Amino acid sequence: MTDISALAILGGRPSFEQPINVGQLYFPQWQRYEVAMRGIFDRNYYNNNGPLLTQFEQQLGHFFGVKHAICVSNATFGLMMLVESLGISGKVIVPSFTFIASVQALAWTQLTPVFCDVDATTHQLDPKKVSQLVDDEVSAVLAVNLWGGACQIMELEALCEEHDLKLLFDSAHATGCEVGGKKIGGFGSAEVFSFHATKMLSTTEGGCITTNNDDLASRLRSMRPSYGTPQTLDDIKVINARMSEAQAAIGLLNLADFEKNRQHNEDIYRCYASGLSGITGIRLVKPAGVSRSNYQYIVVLVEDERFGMTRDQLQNALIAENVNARRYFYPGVHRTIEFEPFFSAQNTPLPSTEKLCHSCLQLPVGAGVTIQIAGKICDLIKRIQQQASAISGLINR
Ligand code: T4K
Repeated sequence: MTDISALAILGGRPSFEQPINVGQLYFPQWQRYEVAMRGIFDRNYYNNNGPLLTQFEQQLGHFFGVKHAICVSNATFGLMMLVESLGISGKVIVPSFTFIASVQALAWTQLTPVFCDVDATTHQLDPKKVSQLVDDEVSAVLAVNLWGGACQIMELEALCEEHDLKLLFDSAHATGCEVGGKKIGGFGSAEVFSFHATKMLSTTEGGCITTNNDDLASRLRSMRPSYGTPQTLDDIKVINARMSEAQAAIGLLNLADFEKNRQHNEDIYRCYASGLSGITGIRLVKPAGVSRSNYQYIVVLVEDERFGMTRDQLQNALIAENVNARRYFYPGVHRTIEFEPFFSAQNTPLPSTEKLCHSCLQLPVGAGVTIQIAGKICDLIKRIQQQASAISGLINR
């Protein structure tokens, strides 16, 4: 018979009947979306610079405080288009502690990634380590603003100016975050945001490129072919990376709800901060370098010896309870088959990245998580720690 008080990994019933995911999944009220969809059907115009996309791009420009916001079908395409349209060649310095898409975008455009380590505390690209990697073949830095925090943006801007390097930001996690009271979006040559379903601002799939550079914006618009583009430039590649009217409709409605959703994430973060504070060996990562965060991810560090089990053992125990904790970004981009040759050729150690890849765990946040659920997850982590030796014994058997 099932012992209902036992942890699921030890034979009990899962704490949650349905999976609780890490993602955001903030979606507009159905009735509001239905009205927007009716308008699209009435106009019989579904794609290609339609009225909703135009409105969404204008509102995004205002939201990010930039002259241009160019919507694309996802952030990966956005990054590919950006490096291509900036005419970047040779080597690009990029963190390995990022989602693989940041680096895949470089590989697709025949650029060579030069992996740089991150700061062990903030998890963001470390400008001092960047400067050690600059050589004649490096033409750009692709910095990643992680977790709802930010890199040391001003330091990176100064460094890139000194060495005449292009600076671009993968800000997939940073929608609505602020640095010194200024929205992330207008730094470097351009920034790229993700509007995937698991992001703070979602269009199901999607993303956008933000810039204050008129010429770059017009190149990007020509690259993503759409009606209304002033003229197609003949010296660039063209790719279909358009966002549809249905996606723009969701984006507009979610943008109107953004602050409410951001506040919900912040409340959940505070709940985790208090619930996890007494647990030895678990450290909640505070979003670094921002004056305002969107709390896109709840990141904890698991210190094996102090907690009593490994990060992976804790993840397995949580998954058994239907808490789908993730271990972004294990094993590290430099350890994936696709990119290992670049790393081996480079031969630069990445100690902080290696350590973080083995100790970071992401806990659920977003629309599917209430204060009550977050509190229950903290209690669950305490119970798992109390049963650490039984769980380790089970896994090692
Ligand atoms: N740069 C950085 C730093 C990034 O983190 C990312 C993407 C990119 C660039 C590229 O952005 P995009 O090209 O994707 O716009 C996810 C996402 O696919 C990806 O967008 C994200 N970052 C990355 C960190 O995570 P998965 O495979 O872990 O997530 P996924 O799709 O399995 O969703 C997580 C869970 O949420 C699922 O197990 C189930 C649930 N879920 C998900 C979706 C999409 C739902 O319940 N409903 C849904 O519709 O990759």
